[in-house]
Amino acid sequence: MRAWNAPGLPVLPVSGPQVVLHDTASGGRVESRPDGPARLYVCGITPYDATHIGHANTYVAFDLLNRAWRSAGHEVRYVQNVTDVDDPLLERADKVGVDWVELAERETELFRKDMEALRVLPPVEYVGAVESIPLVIELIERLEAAGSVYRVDQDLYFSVAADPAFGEESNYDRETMLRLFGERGGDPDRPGKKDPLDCVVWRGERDGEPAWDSPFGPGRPGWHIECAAIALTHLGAAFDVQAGGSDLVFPHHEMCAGHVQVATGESFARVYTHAGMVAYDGEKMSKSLGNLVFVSALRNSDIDPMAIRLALLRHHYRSDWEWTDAHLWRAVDDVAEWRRALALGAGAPAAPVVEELLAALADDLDAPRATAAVDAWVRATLGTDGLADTSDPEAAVTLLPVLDAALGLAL
Ligand code: 5CA
Ligand code: ZN
Repeated sequence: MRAWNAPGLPVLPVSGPQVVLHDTASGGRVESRPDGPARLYVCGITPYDATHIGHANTYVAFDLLNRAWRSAGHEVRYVQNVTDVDDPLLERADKVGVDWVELAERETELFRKDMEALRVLPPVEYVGAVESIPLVIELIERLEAAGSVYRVDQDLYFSVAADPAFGEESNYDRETMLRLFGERGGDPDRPGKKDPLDCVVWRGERDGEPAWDSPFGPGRPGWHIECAAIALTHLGAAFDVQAGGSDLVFPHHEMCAGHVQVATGESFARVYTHAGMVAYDGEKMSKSLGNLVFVSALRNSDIDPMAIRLALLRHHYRSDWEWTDAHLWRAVDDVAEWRRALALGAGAPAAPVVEELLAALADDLDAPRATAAVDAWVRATLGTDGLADTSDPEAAVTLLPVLDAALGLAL
């Protein structure tokens, strides 16, 4: 699949520190030490509706990782999927009477435009589930060879008991796993399964649903095997970072990890990192609840995408928070103020701001700390708290490319 167009990426005058990340699996901080290009997989959208602020928050968060790695001198190999065939997409297409392929293409295209507007660096491989069916079949065959799949009626299931490390990504107790599995697309109550937590890897053909031929009969991929196969093929096992929103901690990333562990004997990712959930009207913003703020709707009402991006950067990527209009309007004002200070050319000394900004981002992507450093520079430069400091004649020339390269803010 085609990714979106890359924004310009200025070369930094100095390099940033090595990146330290919070790892969901170990619960601690880990310095990521890529050998060769840093390998990143971020779970992509299920394209049945427009990109909302929650999605944007997740992709902007891991865009900071991509940028922080580059600041530290690493090449980055970034892969992302599109779940372009799955239950929620087929259900929505059915409900609104649109062909599911057309719906997926349309919403994926809108997502590309939103990512471009937000200056998110594109993945080098942007891969759909449908085009990956041969990869999925191959991985299921490896799981079969390892004796870890079994049939229930026309469907194939992965036996979680086959993975001795099962549970080590999320660290949830069994009760929590059972609850989340039921809430997030699993079928804990289906009769005939060996363990209620076993997940579908190949869903046999149903009336009215698309299906593809396979050695296991006609059908379509399960959700977790999709990301496992795409990441394994395009990044290899034990890649550097698996990322997504925290709603993917379980079952999605746990099952991906299980599939790859059993098929290859190697771990899936070295580090698992998760962005917090953005709420709206008191609940998690979600397509199924319909409490959504669309990036495209904001863009259509003339909101500067850089203000949307700054509103997101004001929250630490791991925190859960609630989107309000006030966040957006404050960011609109801040962008105007930052631009006013940068337009002066001379300003408060820029070098310490650059150092603090890169240090903050390398420290578990601390964007609130990074943006606070810019706020302080803007106040000093404009003289908001007293006399204006214009002692650095090159301040704006120094800062502008760093804001762009490290924060993705082109001002
Ligand atoms: N296609 C799967 C991943 S393989 C999927 O979860 N698609 S999605 O469209 O539902 O979500 C896309 C990404 O946005 C995921 O990483 C998900 O964790 C994240 N996400 C969804 N809702 C929110 C939210 N309210 N706040 C933050 N991130 C969210
Ligand atoms: Zn995924």
